[in-house]
Amino acid sequence: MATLLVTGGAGFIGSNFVHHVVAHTDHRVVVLDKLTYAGNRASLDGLPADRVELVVGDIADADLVDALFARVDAVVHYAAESHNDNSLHDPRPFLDTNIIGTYTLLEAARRHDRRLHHISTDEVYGDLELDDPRRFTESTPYNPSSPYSSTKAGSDLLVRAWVRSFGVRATISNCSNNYGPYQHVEKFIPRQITNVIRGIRPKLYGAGENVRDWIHADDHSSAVLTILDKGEIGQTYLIGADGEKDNKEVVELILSLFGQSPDAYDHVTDRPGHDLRYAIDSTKLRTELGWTPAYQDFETGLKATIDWYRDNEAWWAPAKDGVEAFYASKGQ
Ligand code: NAD
Ligand code: TDX
Repeated sequence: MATLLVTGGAGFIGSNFVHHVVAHTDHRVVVLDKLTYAGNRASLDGLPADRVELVVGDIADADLVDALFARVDAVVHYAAESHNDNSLHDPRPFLDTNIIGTYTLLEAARRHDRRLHHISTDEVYGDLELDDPRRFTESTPYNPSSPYSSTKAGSDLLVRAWVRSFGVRATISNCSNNYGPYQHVEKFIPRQITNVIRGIRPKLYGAGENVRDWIHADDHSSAVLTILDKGEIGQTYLIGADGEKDNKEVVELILSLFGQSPDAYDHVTDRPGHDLRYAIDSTKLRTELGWTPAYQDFETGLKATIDWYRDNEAWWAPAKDGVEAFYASKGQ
């Protein structure tokens, strides 16, 4: 039994991880989350109070971080500004949280000699052509495109430097696109599901040919626990579930699962600098650490996700109108 500090544990993937830890281990969890627009206390509802504690605060607050590191055994760092579209509109919070926030945690890990796992993204590798036979591996050169992905790339490099220069006991994982419950309605899949529930037509950027490599958030959580348990200090592990789909296919599948015509969507203004394709080769994680994803079939995971949004309108409804107004102002 250990106590884990989970930064960003009230966000999408962080809260899925906290639920996973409570269900599959006997660890205690302290969540440190600033509750930005993307954080939601309700994502932790129903979890036992003797296992999960929420501390509302900023990962860039060195005094607070210091006090929390003193009372935990290990740290899993999810907190970030995470949305590419927002980073094109206002990059500053991405630098504050993704760079300065990660630096603050690394300095605390160094002072307190705590094990740290840093959560990152496949977007640090840039994008691939649609017909490129290669997928990203741990040795693919960094080539980020957006303010979001460049700050995530910067945070990864800080972690590597703190391991090498100061002996911080850290690992890194770079995961592909997640879907599942508790994802903010600004993101692609929940936006389209909640559009259909509200009677709004789904919105596809550009031609919809861009490919994302989908993994269920619960599989991301099991991979992170595996790395915490068996990962080698200083190593990077890519997490993916062989789930490549283009955006058009995903929108058509969502519409079909709602019993609607698969072409009942609109093409809208494309994202500037829109990455074409991400694809992960997770052989290292699978062969060296023995991890396999539980959701092998995207349609099954997507159906369960649609059911969750149907059953939890009170969770997402407060953010929906504001998000749609923001997108409408950009022709999206
Ligand atoms: P999210 O935006 O849903 O959640 C981020 C959480 O961090 C929120 O709860 C927010 O309140 C909190 N936060 C933001 N700034 C903070 C600060 N300064 N101090 C404390 N808390 C703060 O993001 P997500 O999609 O759950 O992503 C979580 C992590 O996983 C990020 O590091 C992201 O880069 C990475 N990632 C995401 C995906 C994906 O598909 N969403 C894929 C790969 C990696
Ligand atoms: O309304 C939309 N229509 C649309 O076609 C939205 C919101 C998105 N898209 C497209 C853009 C992307 O090609 O769908 C794809 C997925 O978009 P997002 O959900 O914004 O995700 P993406 O930009 O791929 O980044 C996500 O995966 C990697 C996460 O937001 C990042 O945090 C993570 O690092």
